[in-house]
Amino acid sequence: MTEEKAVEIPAEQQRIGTIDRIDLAVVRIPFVQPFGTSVQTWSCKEALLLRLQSGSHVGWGECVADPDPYYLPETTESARYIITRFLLPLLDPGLEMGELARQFRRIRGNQMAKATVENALLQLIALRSGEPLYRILGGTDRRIPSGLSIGLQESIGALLEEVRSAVSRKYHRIKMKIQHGKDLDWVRAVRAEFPELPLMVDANGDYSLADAGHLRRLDDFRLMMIEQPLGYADIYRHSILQKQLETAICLDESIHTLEDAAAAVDLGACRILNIKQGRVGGLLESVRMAAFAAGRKIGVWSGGMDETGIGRALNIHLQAVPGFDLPGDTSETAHYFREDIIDQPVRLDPEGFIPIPPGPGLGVEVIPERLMKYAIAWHRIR
Ligand code: OSB
Ligand code: MG
Repeated sequence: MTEEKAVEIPAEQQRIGTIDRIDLAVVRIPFVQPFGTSVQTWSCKEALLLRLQSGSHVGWGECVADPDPYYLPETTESARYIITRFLLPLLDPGLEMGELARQFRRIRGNQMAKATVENALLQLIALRSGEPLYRILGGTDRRIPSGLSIGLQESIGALLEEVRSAVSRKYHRIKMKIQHGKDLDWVRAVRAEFPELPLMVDANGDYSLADAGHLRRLDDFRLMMIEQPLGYADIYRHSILQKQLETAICLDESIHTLEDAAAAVDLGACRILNIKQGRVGGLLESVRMAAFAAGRKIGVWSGGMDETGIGRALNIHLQAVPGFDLPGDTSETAHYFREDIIDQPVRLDPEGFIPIPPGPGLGVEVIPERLMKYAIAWHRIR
């Protein structure tokens, strides 16, 4: 296994430092429209938020787990348990981030819970040194290309309306969800109207190897990639399927660690990786995974979990890091929410790019009244 170079945070800034106050909240914010995948349709965003205060600095984590285990096994409640019972007790002020990561490895899996804690700590480190978060990750100031993930629609007509609207807003690529019965004809209709649109599909594991012949017919549509066609934990069968497709496979649900990514790449199970910082245990593992992928000529982009403004900002900072060359699933806030808990909401510039929120740390401010309005639970832990 390749040992990728760790993110280089200057030694004197590596320490976690004293955490004076710790809060956990759960927010529930309605979606503008329900978001459907082959597995589940969600009508609101429920997210566990972690607030770490150190002196005058505040770092936020947003756990990407849903209240249900329909995307991956972790849930809001399982993450809350792991965070409070196993992760927060490890936060010793003298500990350096690298040592914390080693201690986190002893706690198996639970990557979404780990990411929540690590991401909040990284903001504190950034804030103490007065740097934007992306600089701590080794990123450079650049405009981030945008991408939209269009959920399953009722009809092909409704899908075409969604695509037209996204194209008019200058999104750099469009992903459409597919499932059995909503695939070939639906992609064909989009291609007929938009022959040159950078387009991809995401099946969230709806197919099996027996569908290989069916999936091969997608090769006609010059898709950028097909995301997670087979089972969520099935790297091996993706390696068989990839040999039968011209279209690149991109893995999402199957990849939780750098070891998973290396296994998938060595087996030829994918040519592209969707890196969701929450799914792989945080920003630091994401940066390592992107470096590994670059060395193996594997395309990389940042996925999304329809996050609130906190998680959205985290994903944006990550994409300032070298290697995130393909447009990710980072869309405008307004596509999902009428109102968010942070300022400023994500907006595309006239060329469809996303500016990195300015200033030290995350660069977005949580609005206390909004947090109160959407919070369904709040626990002060320290
Ligand atoms: O498969 O990428 C996915 C949302 C929730 C769960 C799984 C997925 C998604 C998305 C939305 O596709 C991406 C986004 O806009 O944040
Ligand atoms: Mg996906």
